[in-house]
Formats: sequence, structure tokens, C-alpha cells
Amino acid sequence: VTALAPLGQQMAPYACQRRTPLLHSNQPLTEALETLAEEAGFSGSEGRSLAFTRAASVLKALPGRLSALEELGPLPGIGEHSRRVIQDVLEDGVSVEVERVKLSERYRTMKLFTKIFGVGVRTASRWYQEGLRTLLDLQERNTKLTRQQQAGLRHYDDLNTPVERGEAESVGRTVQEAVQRFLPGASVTLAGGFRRGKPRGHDVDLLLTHPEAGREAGLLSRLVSWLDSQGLILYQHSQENSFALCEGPEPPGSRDVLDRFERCFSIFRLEAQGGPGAARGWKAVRVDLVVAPVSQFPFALLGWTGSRHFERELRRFASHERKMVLNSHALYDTMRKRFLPAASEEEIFQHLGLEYVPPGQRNA
Ligand code: DGT
Ligand code: MG
Repeated sequence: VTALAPLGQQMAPYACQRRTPLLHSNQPLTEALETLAEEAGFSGSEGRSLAFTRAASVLKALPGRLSALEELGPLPGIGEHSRRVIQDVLEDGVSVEVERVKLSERYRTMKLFTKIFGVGVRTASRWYQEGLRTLLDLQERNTKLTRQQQAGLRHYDDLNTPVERGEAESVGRTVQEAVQRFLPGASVTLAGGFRRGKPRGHDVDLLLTHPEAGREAGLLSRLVSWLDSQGLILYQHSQENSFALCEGPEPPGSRDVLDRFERCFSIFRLEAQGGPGAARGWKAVRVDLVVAPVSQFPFALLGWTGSRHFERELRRFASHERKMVLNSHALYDTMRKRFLPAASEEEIFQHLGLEYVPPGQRNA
């Protein structure tokens, strides 16, 4: 019998050094690991969550279906606990641990609550501790909700029905047409999972820019008011640009570095195109509108295309391997103490000394 080369033999350690297609051959394994990652996140164990996410991400990049643990070889990034889970699923088809998590009251409740727009792990956890278990509980016990959470609850079913690609494109066209009224020449780009080739997603991420620097200023508020006046917006809150290049980017690992663009979190009222909303005539869809000045556009595009794990790995690679700070606004070289401008995503990969990974291969 010829010994097969381990499937994971050539696996590079950072997800941004690998190609990760949308479809892969190890779905049952990655689902199990991602459930544990999610559960660890619900318990506030970020490190443990990341370990499971990393292991899942490695499996997504394998060239074929794993049939025995040994085929992995001495892969970096898959810890002992993850190996145990993989082995269980390979041998028994399921992991008892994962099944137990999925049935646990805490996991199910946390999942129910965090699926409300505007509810994070902290809030969901507090509600769970207070004994709340259902969406009805929230209403009956007059739980204090933010305006965002109220909207999230009101449109709960729609917002937890996947957005189809056709719907995302339709939202994109609507925004594009509206933008042309106020700023001809401005562009609207569909980012997020759809740019990576996903056929459906949880929201629509749209990036707006204009080829002439500065022309994009003020666009967002005019755009949103107009969309609102047309009855297309069910909810929105906007945030002003708070990023100044002269401050320098934040140190790596600091939270929310992508959140400093002029940005609008919204819920659109989308005319139904079949599916669950068809009878009613419309469907609520989560839409994020982000405005980037043209000089930052490639960084914004790279940062908003995802996946979240791919982004995290890019930033980790930049800082640990290159002593650079990457965020959705800029790339900063801490050794040479200067920003490295880029006119395209390709140039950012070049600055980092990474082989270019096209969007469809960033599904880490
Ligand atoms: P999905 O669930 O189908 O919408 O999948 P994605 O990949 O489109 O995920 P999404 O929409 O949450 O985010 C897309 C990318 O944009 C993600 O890689 C990170 C970035 N991003 C989106 N929102 C935020 C945010 O609030 N903070 C930060 N730091 N990054 C964000
Ligand atoms: Mg998205």
C-alpha cells in the first residue's frame, strides 16, 4: 500500500496564506467545530472560541475529504480538543459533546437572543441569567430594549431568513440609483459574503466611494434621508467618520478598528421577490452602508469582504510577521514608521509579501 501524503502537509499556518473556497469537503467536521466555537463565544471564552474557529478554518482549506485523523499530519492550528471532536465525528458521525451543546438550554437561548439585531453576547447572557428564555418573555416582562433591538424584534423572522443574492443585488441597484441623484460618478460595491461568492447571507454590505477625494463627504446623510422619504427604510442609525489618518491606526488587537467610517446600520423594506415575504409584498433586510474616501477604498474593500476569520488572520499576519498594522483604513509599517498606500487589494497583499487571494478564496 502506498502511503498517502498527509492531506494537510502543505498547509500554511495563517488563513490569509491559504486559499479557502466556499464549498469544501469537510462540512460535518467544520459544523461541529464551529458550534463549539460559538458556544465558547457565548461563555466569554474568546481564546477557546478562536481555537475551534482556527481548526475549522484549516479543515475548510484541505484539498479533500478527511477520513482519518492521521491524514492531518502534524498540522499547526488544530489542538487536542479539536482533534478529539474530529475523531468522534469521523468515527461515529456525531460528537456527543457537540450534540449536548446544541440541546442545552443555555446555548439555545443564547442563539435565540443573539439573533436579534442589536443584541450581543453580553446582553443575551444577562437576559439568560435573569431567567428569560423566549422572545415572548422579553415582551411580557417589559425588558428594556434599545430602539435597535425593538426593530430587531419586530422584524425577527425576516432578519433571520437568509438574504438571497438576487435580493442583495436589488438593494445594491436601489442604492446605486439613489446615489446617482446626489453624487454622479459615485460607486456602490457589494462586499461581505456575497463578494466571496456566497449565494445567500445575513445582510447586505455596501461600500460607497467617489473617484475624486472629498466628494463623498455628506453623501450618506442625504442618501439615507432620501431612501427614508421613499419609504424604503424601516430602521437606521448612522455614525460619523471618526478616523483621522494623522492619529495613526490603532494598535493591533484593539477593538472595532473597522467601525470608524461614516456608516449606516439599517433595515430596508425590500419589495418581495418571491419567498416568505411574497404574500405580504415586502421583506425586511439588514443593510450596512459604509462610505470610504477613495484613498482608503482598497483597505475598506479588503476589510469588508471578510470572512471575519480571514480578516483576523490578515491582521495577525501583518503584525506578527511584518510588524505592520492593518485595518480597514490603512496599512502602517511600524519599522519604517510610514503608511503604505495602495490603489488595489492586490497592492495591499504585495505590501504584506503575501500571494494575492481572490475574494472567492477568502472563505476561511
Ligand atoms: P453574512 O453573515 O452572510 O453577512 O457573512 P459576511 O461574511 O458578509 O459577514 P458580515 O456581514 O458580518 O461582515 C463582513 C465583513 O465586514 C467581515 O469580514 C468583517 C466586516 N465587518 C462587518 N461589520 C463589522 C463590524 O461591525 N465591526 C468590524 N470590526 N468589522 C465588521
Ligand atoms: Mg454580510
